[in-house]
Amino acid sequence: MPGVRGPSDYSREPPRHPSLQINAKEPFNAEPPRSALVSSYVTPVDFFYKRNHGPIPVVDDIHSYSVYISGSIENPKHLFMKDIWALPKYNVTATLQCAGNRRTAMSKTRTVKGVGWDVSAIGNAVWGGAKLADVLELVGIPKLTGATKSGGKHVEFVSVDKCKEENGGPYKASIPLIQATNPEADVLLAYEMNGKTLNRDHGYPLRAIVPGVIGARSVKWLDSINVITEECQGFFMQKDYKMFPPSVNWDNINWSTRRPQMDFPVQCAICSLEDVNAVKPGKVKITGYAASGGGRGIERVDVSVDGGKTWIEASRYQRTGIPYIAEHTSSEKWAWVLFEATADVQQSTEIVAKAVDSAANVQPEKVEDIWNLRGILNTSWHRVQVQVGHSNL
Ligand SMILES: Nc1nc2c(c(=O)[nH]1)N[C@H]1C(S)=C(S)[C@@H](COP(=O)(O)O)O[C@H]1N2
Ligand SMILES: [Mo]
Repeated sequence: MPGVRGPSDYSREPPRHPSLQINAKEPFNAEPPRSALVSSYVTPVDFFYKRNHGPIPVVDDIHSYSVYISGSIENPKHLFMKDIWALPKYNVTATLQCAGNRRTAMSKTRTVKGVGWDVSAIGNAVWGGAKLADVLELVGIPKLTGATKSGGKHVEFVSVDKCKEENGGPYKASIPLIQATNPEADVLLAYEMNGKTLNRDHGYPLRAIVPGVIGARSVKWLDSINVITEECQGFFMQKDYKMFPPSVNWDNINWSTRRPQMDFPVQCAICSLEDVNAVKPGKVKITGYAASGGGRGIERVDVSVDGGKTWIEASRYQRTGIPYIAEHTSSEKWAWVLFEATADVQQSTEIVAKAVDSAANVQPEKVEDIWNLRGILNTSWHRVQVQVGHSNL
């Protein structure tokens, strides 16, 4: 039996930290203040953004809870938590970023559809759990399998929660089988976040973590896993989270012309300053995060205090005391990089940051050029207007 699942309504939402900025109440969508992101390399659970499409489900009998693994495989199985706990446990530090991060700024160019987010629909956590590659071995799929004998090529995660976009059905998404069975891709079925049992907001008791890929594929509250021949046909794979050109609008959109977004592109944002800040003339410290998808490192972060005319290079770090070197064994490839620069600011100006990843991908200068009707992947140069005068910091 798949365990006890609670009511699908908003009557039993968990408590949340009061400093979160709530972008939508039902379903609950909230992000921390910018400053919380740069206070630590590993984002505390309370300050980790919460992105939901339905009520937070209640799974209250952990012993009877199971995930049913079936589809194009030889040995379908119910996996109980004890089966998952028995597998080798991995701790993977990975940044999760919603494709809608920085959507509010994109909607200022032209209206977009979707929950508004400032720059904090992103967080970095240590996820503890079993590798999906090990889990799939339990149902007879060897490591590094691209297709099963019966033609399975994708792994679909189906959740417990119910969303209106799926007409009351569960949230779901898929990833390619080759990624799911590759131990190096570090795809997890996670039951811990930052060393503690996963909480309800983040997917208790079990969620997928797909490092380097937009958050939408890291399905929370797993109910079942299907090995399927075509990618998942769910709403969030086929009718959402796709990147369209600026010419596509709601009258001419043809969803089938684009692939579901998977890896996220290079991104960065300044977190030590808000647009409303007034700073004293003199040295200003500029800190923020930079991240890229697909396990690509951050090669450089450039900062400008004159609106992008001249640039200085910021220093980068992950864990304190260990200098960050992109692609080096000492760096955590799925995790963000924090950056810091100090510059002399004498008059009101625009402070800008842009990052370069290890494949030399750069962020686009203008949000207008990447505008898309769903407002996803706003990775344009991050700009903050500061007033120089009396400090309110
Ligand atoms: N079951 C389920 N999984 C889900 C979602 C959801 O609404 N339901 N939202 C997805 C999206 S869009 C994102 S960005 C991440 C957010 O994870 P978090 O709330 O733990 O930060 O979860 C993903 N997994
Ligand atoms: Mo998301």
